[in-house]
Amino acid sequence: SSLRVVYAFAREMHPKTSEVFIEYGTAGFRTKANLLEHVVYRMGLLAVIRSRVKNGRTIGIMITASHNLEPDNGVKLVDPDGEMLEQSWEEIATRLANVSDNDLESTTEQVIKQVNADMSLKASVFIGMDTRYTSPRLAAAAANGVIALKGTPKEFGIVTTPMLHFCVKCRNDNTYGTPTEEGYYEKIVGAFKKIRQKLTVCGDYNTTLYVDGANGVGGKKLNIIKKTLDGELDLQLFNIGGNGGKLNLNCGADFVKVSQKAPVGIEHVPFQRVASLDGDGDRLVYYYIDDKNNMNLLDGDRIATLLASYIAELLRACEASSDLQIGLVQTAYANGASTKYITEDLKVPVSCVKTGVKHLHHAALSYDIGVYFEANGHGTVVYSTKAKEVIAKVAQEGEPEQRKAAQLLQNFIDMTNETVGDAISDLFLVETVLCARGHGVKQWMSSYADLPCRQLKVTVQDRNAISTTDAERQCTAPEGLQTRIDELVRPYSCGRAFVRPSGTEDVVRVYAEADTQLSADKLAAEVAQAVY
Ligand code: NG1
Ligand code: ZN
Repeated sequence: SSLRVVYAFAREMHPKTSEVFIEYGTAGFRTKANLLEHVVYRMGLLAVIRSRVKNGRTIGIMITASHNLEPDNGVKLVDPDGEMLEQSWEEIATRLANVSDNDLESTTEQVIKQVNADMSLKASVFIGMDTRYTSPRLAAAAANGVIALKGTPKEFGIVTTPMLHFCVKCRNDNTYGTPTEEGYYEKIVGAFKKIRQKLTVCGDYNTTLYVDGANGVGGKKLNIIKKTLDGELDLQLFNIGGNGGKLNLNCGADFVKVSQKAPVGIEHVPFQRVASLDGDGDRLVYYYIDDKNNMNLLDGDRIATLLASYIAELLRACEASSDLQIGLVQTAYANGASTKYITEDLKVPVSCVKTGVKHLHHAALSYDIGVYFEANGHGTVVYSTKAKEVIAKVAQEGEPEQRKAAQLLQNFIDMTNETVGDAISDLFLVETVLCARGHGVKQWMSSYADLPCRQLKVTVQDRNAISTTDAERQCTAPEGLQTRIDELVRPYSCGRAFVRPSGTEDVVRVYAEADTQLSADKLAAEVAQAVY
């Protein structure tokens, strides 16, 4: 059959060169770039099968390793509504990635049967990539996979991960926007400009924003956006590639959050807001250096509370807060002080779920308006159809003051990339709230005080020997470990600690918080010792 030819071609062009088992994890497949070509080709095949199972709706393939260093790369699939690949397909992806070249044909046939794909249907696949030098070759391998099964690939070139999610969503639902990079700017940046016309710059808010682009794709795209801004925001971009800056090396959101240090490559001015993106533009944290040269981090929890409190405020102004339930979703990594603030001061319900955006996104959908963020800065807001309808009605029929609030909220919704956490969209959301309130970093920071915390990684023989429960806050295996952690935590004031196996690296992660940095560091070290 013609498929015979296809598999012969695959062996020839994208042979499997490694025997190392690879698994579709929290962020798809991620490893050294030179081990990925056959994996990406096979994901091209799988995307076509998935598109056919979804009646020809478009599927996305993103080539990126996010905040990892340059030698790594990765691939993940995007489902038709712009969300992460359905979990039950992760095992299928893993199976297809690991079979030998000789078994690829029979395994693909098996998968087609298993998922009951009608291979006579059309299939459409959008492919995007980050700025890594290994990405173009991998994107081409993905396209070859798509073509092999007679699907239609569309290559977007270098885009942020959230841009690709957005485009997939728009292609399958044209009410959401236009499925191009320009369509993305039109909707997200367009809404920001509209909202800025309605606000006056006041108080301590300053339109200058410094940006750490992690030498990745996010900074590059902000450089395009910068030219279309008209005084609404004065972006000073650093680490956008060039000047020998290396991707994610001592810069970017992950570096800033985990090391709690300012990135290299930026000139610092006391109290100047700096937004730090990660390598593929889906994470955002803020920070500033104060007059004592201390680093002050405004992380994902801080962004979540800022957005949730502003949305709640607008809902009250619309008099829609009794109809619409707003909720916040966090993980165990959320700073305990943020959870306390959300519950006691904002009085917004909060749920805690397992690490991984798919879990947060899913939980957020159970609210009329769900705000979800990982402490590392990955998150967004999702609005139910009911919420959008209620707000639209007020925007049309409400009293003048209510109408104004509802229209602001509509712009706010348009500015949000609801498909997935998006550093660029989140940056515009944050800037909007700060501007609306006339707040600078000091006021933003004053809402609550973070508990000092520390994250560590421990390399162990078998990280999967550790099992957890209660949204990863408690260990169930190995036996005795949880009891030991409880003992270690007990003497610390405001102490909390947990361990879990990473889903993206071969390590166990340790998290600890306590009333002082010294205590948090000490507790983390003690727990790490107990794991080891
Ligand atoms: P792992 O390696 O499973 O901890 C990390 C992040 C997640 C998520 C994924 C995907 C932390 C502690 N973990 O997962 O939040 O972003 O990467 O990128 O930040
Ligand atoms: Zn990322």
